[in-house]
Amino acid sequence: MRILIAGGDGFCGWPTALYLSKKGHDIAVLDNGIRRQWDEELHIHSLTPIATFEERVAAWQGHAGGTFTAYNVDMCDYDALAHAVSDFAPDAFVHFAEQRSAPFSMIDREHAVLTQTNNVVGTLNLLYILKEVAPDCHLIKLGTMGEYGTPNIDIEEGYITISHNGREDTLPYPKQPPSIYHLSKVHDSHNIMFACRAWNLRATDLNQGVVYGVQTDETKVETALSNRMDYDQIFGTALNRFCVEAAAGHPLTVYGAGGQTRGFIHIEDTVRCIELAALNPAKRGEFRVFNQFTEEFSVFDLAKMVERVARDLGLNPEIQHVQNPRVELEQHYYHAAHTRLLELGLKPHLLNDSVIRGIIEAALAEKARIRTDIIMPTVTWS
Ligand code: NAD
Ligand code: USQ
Repeated sequence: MRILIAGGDGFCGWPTALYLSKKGHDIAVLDNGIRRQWDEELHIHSLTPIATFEERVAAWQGHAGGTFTAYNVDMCDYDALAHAVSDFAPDAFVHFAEQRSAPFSMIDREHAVLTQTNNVVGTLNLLYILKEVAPDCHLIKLGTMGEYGTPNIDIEEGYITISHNGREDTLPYPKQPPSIYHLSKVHDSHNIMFACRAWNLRATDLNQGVVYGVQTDETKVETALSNRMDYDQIFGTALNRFCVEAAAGHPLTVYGAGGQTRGFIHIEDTVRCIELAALNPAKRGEFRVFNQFTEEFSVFDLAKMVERVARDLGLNPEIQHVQNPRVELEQHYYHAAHTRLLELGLKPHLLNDSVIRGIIEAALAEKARIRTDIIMPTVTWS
């Protein structure tokens, strides 16, 4: 297949591009480098040193199974994006290219507007381009489990059947997103659903949970291919942060009570889910939704697991209940369906001690680069 991966320089996009390339697909990676710019502006960094976009693309050329090309394009630049889509003519367009941090979106009004403009306009541009240039191309869009929030009933995969006043319908599942960032994903979902209905496009919205892990088989091939590892208060996410904190001798930062339960997925499974979605495309006019995670954990339970594995490694971790910077439920019901990717053949890499040990060891290997001053949360919701 010809697969264009937007956000191909990022944490999820880069390993996905390499994995699909190794499988023999013709791949184009598209990115405008904005994430690297945000890191500089916020004085944060990837714990693992990462090559420039140009260097890592060049480093992969010798390993690629099919063609491997790059576009330095902003999703919000309609003409440049239209040119890339016409030029590459993808069968599938995988869209990772968004501002993806909830805390970033809550810094202030400017960051909220930047997040929603970047994400919603980029996706809307793409929908018009698909309509006009590539109506048969399958859009595979990264959404988020956070779109649903934490309702007191089971979460379904995109849709729920409701009986009301004696009538029944299957409708989009209610959305209660917990940040301006998560809201941008809800807006995207609505726009994509409309485009499928009105313009007969085909799309899969992948409501992904929190991703953990760092490297994949492909990013380990040489150091120039290394994937990024975020641990700061803005872009770092729960499990990876706890592992870096344990390696640094910093308290494990459980926000509030820690009963916040989320869906989690290993980066090795993220890349396989994209492959499964691409190989099994949505039908023309179909807007399908898959919940892309493999297991549910509360953040306190994750911290306990990291604490135990870190002790086995001779470290001396402690769990700290930090005042919660977010407005969110800290104890709640959580049970979300996630069968559709399993039905397509996903074989999950489940979390265990050895996976956690691997993430802590990856952090220990870069211990000298860990900056404890960027760990504690300062961005608050209220
Ligand atoms: P990332 O920040 O590492 O990568 C995103 C990439 O997109 C960056 O390289 C950035 O430069 C690029 N980008 C952003 N805006 C762009 C634009 N306008 N034009 C071109 N390129 C642009 O993020 P990630 O962790 O790889 O996340 C990728 C996607 O997956 C996001 O949409 C995110 O919402 C979703 N997701 C991530 C996680 C997670 O835990 N990391 C979980 C669920 C969903
Ligand atoms: N949390 C802690 N301690 C920390 C960091 C986070 O207790 O040090 C808690 C948060 O309060 C929250 C939960 O862990 O309750 C998850 O937070 P997170 O920062 O790990 O993840 P989140 O903000 O939800 O965002 C991440 C990605 C985002 C993606 C989302 C998937 O950054 O791109 O959309 O995970 S989901 O959570 O399913 O919406």
